[in-house]
Amino acid sequence: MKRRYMMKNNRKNTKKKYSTPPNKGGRSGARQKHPAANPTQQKPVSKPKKPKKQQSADTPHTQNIQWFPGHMTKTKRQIERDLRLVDAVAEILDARIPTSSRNPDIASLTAGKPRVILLNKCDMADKKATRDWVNALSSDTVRAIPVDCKSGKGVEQFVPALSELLADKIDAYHKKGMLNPTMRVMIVGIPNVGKSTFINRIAKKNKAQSADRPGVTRGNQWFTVAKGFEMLDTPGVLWPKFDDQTVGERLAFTGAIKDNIMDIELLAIRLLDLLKELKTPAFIERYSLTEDDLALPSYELLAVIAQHRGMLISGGEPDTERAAATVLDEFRAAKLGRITLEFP
Ligand SMILES: Nc1nc2c(ncn2[C@@H]2O[C@H](COP(=O)(O)OP(=O)(O)OP(=O)(O)O)[C@@H](O)[C@H]2O)c(=O)[nH]1
Ligand SMILES: [Mg+2]
Repeated sequence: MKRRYMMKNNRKNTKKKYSTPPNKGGRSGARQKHPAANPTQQKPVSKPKKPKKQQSADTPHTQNIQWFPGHMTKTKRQIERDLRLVDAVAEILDARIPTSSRNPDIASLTAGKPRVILLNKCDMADKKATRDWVNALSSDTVRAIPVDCKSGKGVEQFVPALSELLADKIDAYHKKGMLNPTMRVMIVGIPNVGKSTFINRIAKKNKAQSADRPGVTRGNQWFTVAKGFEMLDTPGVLWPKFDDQTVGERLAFTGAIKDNIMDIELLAIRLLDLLKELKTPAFIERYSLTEDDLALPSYELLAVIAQHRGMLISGGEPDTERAAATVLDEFRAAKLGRITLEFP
């Protein structure tokens, strides 16, 4: 269902860009090579235009990815407003991309609060890289914990870490005669990183709505997760402009950006650029790739993957749109290996 939805939208996006091969028409004709295969075919000779940056020889497959809808501005304001109500902040990062998944706006907005950093989805990240990240992110005032909210692994470390961080505050309450003060924690992070799933894990109940797509939680919402312990779920927030296009791409690879605002084929080609270098056994075996396949330009490799998986359109041509959606889905589900894309 999800894939069909993505495909429908992707076809719309893709058509705009590649539907005018010079000698063949549409999906029933021989498949047009990716524009980067022959940049001279992209524009009619009679109308020379300055080539777009994304089509230059150095960065032939990039697209400008940006997703900052109005509700994110609203969420930022709500986070700012509710900060005074909380004792600590739990910042959830994606263990596969701890740098790109750190929202600089939210990090600075919440800077004054005691903080626990959760490296979530560590079941899909490289184990050693996650250990290195935990060391790099931990400090006197910050506790970094690797967690897998899907299975619940590591989640039990959260409450002790928080209690340690808030020890002075809890002590002060005790001295005032409040033996069971309520501690309030705000959960922040990019879309789809697992904020609501984490709350459900701590609560040991499915209280917060969660699903495998960005933009599920709308509006701040309080949950009592245990006696004397409340958590504020917040909608995922990105920031208005990524410093560098690789940030947008990595967020898109891992599922933090709505698929239907992007060209999925271009995105999969960029992901294949990385996977070709990493050569994880799971990637090679899953798509039955040879050394020769791995040496191909990524837009051709995508066609090979489509063929190997029997994804063909009428006329027997490889269905690269479907293959692109598959590669992204399978990367996001860690079927291509436990892959960390950023290191401390
Ligand atoms: N493999 C794996 N999947 C996870 C983990 N944590 C969460 N997920 C999955 O990630 C998806 C998104 O989880 P949510 O909890 O809805 O994410 P969110 O951060 O609340 O998302 P928004 O509300 O859209 O900002 C769901 O399909 C979860 O099952 C994890 O540690 N490992
Ligand atoms: Mg949520």
